[in-house]
Amino acid sequence: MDIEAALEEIGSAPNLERLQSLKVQYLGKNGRVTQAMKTLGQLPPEERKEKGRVLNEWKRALEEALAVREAQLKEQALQARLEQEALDVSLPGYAFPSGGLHITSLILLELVNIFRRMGFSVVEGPEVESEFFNFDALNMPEWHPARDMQDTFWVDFDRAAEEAFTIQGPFGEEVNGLGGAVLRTHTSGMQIRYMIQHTPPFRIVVPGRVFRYEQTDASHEAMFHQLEGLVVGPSITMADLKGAISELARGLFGKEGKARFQPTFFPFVEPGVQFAMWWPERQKWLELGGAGMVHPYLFKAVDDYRERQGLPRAYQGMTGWAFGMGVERLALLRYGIPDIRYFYQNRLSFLRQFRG
Ligand code: FA5
Repeated sequence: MDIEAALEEIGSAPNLERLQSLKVQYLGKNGRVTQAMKTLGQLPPEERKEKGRVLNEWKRALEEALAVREAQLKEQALQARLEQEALDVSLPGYAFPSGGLHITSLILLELVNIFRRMGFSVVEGPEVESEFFNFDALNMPEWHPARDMQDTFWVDFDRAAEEAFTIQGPFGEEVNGLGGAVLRTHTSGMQIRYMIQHTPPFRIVVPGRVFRYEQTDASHEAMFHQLEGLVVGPSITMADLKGAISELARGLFGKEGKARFQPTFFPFVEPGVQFAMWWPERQKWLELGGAGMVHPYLFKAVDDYRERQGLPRAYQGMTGWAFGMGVERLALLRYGIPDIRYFYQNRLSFLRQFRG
């Protein structure tokens, strides 16, 4: 056996598999060195000693060469893997875009939280509304000029009906018979829905999206949001309304915040007011919405509806107040945004400024 050639072969084994087969070839159970050692006993004693020494030396040399080569090959494999999996931790990472709340949602949350602190519950209503809840029950019959104040998107009811579309009343009952369908022009319809379903006393606010067939400009959108408030009980007065709106002003604008009320007309309140809030930072009044004492007509319409549903009348002798305010208008004034149309153009450079 040529030991030099064997050592050379081991020293240049290209990979671990080949190295393993060389190990078997020389030192395995049937390997050449092992076999040669087995034949030692047949030799004459003086030859045996010398041959034994040589074979042992070979074995040791082979084992050492195998170990060295194995270490080399493993080191090479490790280096190759490290290179392949190299990770430069100093490279800038990928920033995942994170979402945020829209400015309208932020303001609505702020408003709603102020009212929650005053013990109000939050309820929501349908955006496609029956003419009855949006207008008639609010003391705005078809001929009433006040309807022109809120230009309306009408839903093609016949077609909607063909597609099995129904508007449901407060108890899930179908109310298709109660006039046409509209995209609600204000959140005030929820006053009626809520009163029909509940007995006083209660305090609610209703955040929601409303729609008007409007020529848009810097302060008018065709889709915007309102926050409605309604409080009904046995002895609710205009002073409570002033107190709550003033508290809202302080919640929004701090200790110096205050509210101002001026008489105006809405068919569903009597007396009616419009209210503005004092903005201490800019030293000016911001017109925000309408309010007033719930018109007795509404209580009657609600009780009539309840009676038709087999429920007891619940609103005789009650009083209440309501308000409705524009959410985008508040944001416009508070942040000095020049145009309401920015809100829903989805331009990120605008929206990101208000991310909550
Ligand atoms: C109403 O909608 C009444 N329902 C408010 C109300 C409720 C009065 C309860 C009394 C009792 P008005 O049409 O004025 O009222 O709208 C209320 C507010 O919505 C306005 O003050 C304004 O802030 C906002 N608003 C009205 N039209 C638009 C529009 N096109 N774009 C943006 N905001 C609007």
